[in-house]
Amino acid sequence: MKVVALAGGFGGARFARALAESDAELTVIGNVGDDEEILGLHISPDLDSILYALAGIGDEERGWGRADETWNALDTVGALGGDTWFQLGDRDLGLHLLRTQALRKGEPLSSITARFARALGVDATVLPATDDELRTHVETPAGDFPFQEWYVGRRHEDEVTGVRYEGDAKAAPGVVEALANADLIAISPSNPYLSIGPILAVHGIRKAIESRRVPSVAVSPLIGGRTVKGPADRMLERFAGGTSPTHVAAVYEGLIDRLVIDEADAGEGDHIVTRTLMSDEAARRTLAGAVLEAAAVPR
Ligand code: FO1
Repeated sequence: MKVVALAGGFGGARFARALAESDAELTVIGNVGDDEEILGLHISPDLDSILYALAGIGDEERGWGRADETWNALDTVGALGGDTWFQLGDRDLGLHLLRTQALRKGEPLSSITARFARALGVDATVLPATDDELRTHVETPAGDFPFQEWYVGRRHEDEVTGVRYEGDAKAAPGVVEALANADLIAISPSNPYLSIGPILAVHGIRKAIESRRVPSVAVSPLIGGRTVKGPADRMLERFAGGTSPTHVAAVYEGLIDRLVIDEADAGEGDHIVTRTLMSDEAARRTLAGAVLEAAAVPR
């Protein structure tokens, strides 16, 4: 079964891994709204978290960067008076150096990502939502911030009063085609506004999902009305009016046929109920199974 997953953030990478471990033929469309230039290097945190998770080399506890990381380069940056607010590990840096070099030579992000996936032994197809510049900006009472400045620099403590996606981005090669040829579309348990929103803001992607002929399912990022990590619960409260499955489903109106929710949120509504916390391989298998079941749900 051809499954196309929209993924961003911590939940997106774990979810991609869960689907990759199933027998689905997987394409992951990754968020690039979080991309940032740090120390002269182009960083694509969500694409990297997806690649690292699929290659089994990511730091599972931290949720970003490489396992067994060391920080010698960053220590040097700090010792020489440079900015260290955004932590780049030594192993991780190698990838950023190569990607930045390739981008400067004019290679599109999608092509670079495909090369890295192959080199890391990743079987799934990993596509950035766009090769164009698309950046998420967060509006808060303390001002407007580029995503990473708010998320990492200010520890995502400021209340989010608005989210903007800047850039006139068209879908990367293969993205709309993958959605058109999918047997199932799956939206990760990621922040709907910060991780999935930027993907849907890319020209052609929302329309491709709205006009689908196959089932589409989202996994709620909430467990017992709270997020595992990050501010999705606070943002759903503010922008959707609550944190129930009904509120989550409403955010994806027209884009999904079913919502997968955690047992802790079971109650009203025609949702698929399972354990959604991807704490280990067995848990990932359970969630992937529940998502693939949605393929049988009539549209
Ligand atoms: N997140 C942090 O909270 N602090 C960091 O210093 C940090 C560095 C970092 C480096 C590379 C990378 O791929 C991701 C990194 N992240 C860091 C995570 C990242 O900024 C966010 O988790 C995602 O953008 C959220 O989707």
